[in-house]
Amino acid sequence: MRAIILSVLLVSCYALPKHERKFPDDFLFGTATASYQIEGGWNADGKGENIWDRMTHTRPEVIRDLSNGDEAADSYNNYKRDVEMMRELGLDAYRFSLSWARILPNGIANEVNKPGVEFYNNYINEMLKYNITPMVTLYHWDLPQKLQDLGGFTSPLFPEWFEDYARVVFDSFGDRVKHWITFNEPREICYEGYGSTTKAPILNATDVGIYLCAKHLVLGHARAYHAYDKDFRASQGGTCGITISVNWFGPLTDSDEDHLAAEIRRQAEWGLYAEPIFSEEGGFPKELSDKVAQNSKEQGYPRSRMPEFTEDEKEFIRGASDFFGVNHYTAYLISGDEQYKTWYPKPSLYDDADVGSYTPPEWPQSASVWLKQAPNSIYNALTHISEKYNYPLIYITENGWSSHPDSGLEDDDRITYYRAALNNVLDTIEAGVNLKGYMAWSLMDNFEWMEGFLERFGLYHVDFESAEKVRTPRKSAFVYKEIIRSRMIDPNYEPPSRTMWIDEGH
Ligand code: GBH
Repeated sequence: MRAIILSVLLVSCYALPKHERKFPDDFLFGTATASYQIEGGWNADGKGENIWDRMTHTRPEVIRDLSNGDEAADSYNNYKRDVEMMRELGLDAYRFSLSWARILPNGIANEVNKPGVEFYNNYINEMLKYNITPMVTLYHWDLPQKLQDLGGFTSPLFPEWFEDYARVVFDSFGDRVKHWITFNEPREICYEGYGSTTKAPILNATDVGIYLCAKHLVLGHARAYHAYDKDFRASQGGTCGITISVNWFGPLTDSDEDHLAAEIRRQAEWGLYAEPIFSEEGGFPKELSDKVAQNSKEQGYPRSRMPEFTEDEKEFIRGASDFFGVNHYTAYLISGDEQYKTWYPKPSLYDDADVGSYTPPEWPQSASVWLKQAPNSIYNALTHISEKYNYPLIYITENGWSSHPDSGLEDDDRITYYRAALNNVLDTIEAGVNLKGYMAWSLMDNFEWMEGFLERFGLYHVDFESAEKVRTPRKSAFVYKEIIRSRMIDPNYEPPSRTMWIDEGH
């Protein structure tokens, strides 16, 4: 029956010219941001120090332009303007994150910082006034420094610290917030923060850092999920999920070797976090854990560098998510052939995976080295996880394009990227994927982590030199606004002239 309905839908949709296909009425269009990247107010009103404060203040040279997020876009003081921008765009939803140390200065739930809670209350209430649905991430990379000093994500105590924090958050905001995301991008937290040097706390424990972090992160997620399920869901009626970065990793050629290489790479990128939560069997992905166990043995480790879950833990984690949040930006073609492999530290995740990758030179390049516009990558990634994990509810919680700081307001490359991505979203929905929302990264320019202010992802330009951190819509903001308004992608739509954008924008 389902197959028949699907094929009828497919036929009728494909019969429409591409730009007349419509997004469903209940599809949530939004934008996304993260606390450390926009808020500023790094030590305002009792906020505690976090790992990005500590790293940028003590090791400023790790940030490409030597900047930091002390002020960022100063959303701590500009939150009303932020919500005004959401209204200008006509957003259904807004995804943002909470600064753990702004709420719990030491990370531990013994002392709640009232002004921190009040800031988020104001932000949320301002959105709700205009019918904008808040989608709230509990953790987008800014761990309280005190918890880092105690081991951070490598500590077996991490899951309970996170549950305690989550309970404070659900209790404070859950009467109004119905979409919770525990973690943003486990891979970036664990690989970039613990297994290499591309994010705070730049631990570079290449052998075990990522695997220890992965275990405690997933357990922490499950504890927060069950806390919500048991003690908050009945009275608050919301949902709780996790956001994982799912770029597409497909085989370079149709050979069995490349298909296997692509599968291993997917396990290394996102299977480590998705498999324990969304698969039937639970636990870490099979092929990758076998490889790590084998390598560990050969390297003289007394046990696998990848820890195991107990059967009880597996059971506790399996199915502990109401939706699958996907951050998606690009794709890579994966090969088992030696000529595509590069050097990685030994031992490390990528040495364990031992596969090569390639991106065609004709894919358009953004201002970020890692971000190219790849064809059909949303469709490939989302149909893949849908089939693998039995059609979970999915939100795209980030997708976007970077430009150079001096590239101005006429961002035609970003418009091209968004139109292609959103057409691909329609293809994906038509293929039967249970996709219910799309958050553009980002509402505005912000502190782009190690790249400082040198890469801009905003629909709104931010003048970081100005005291007020003045926000001005780019051309892409008007295109996105029209897509949201019409629920269609008109490839010929031209926004009004730039003078009008500014008039309309203020
Ligand atoms: C997202 O990460 C983040 O959630 C968001 O905070 C961020 O602003 C946005 O994307 C744009 O970057 O070139 O070796 O230094 C996307 C995942 C993590 C992929 C950083 C590229 C840099 C690798 N990205 N990573 S490297």
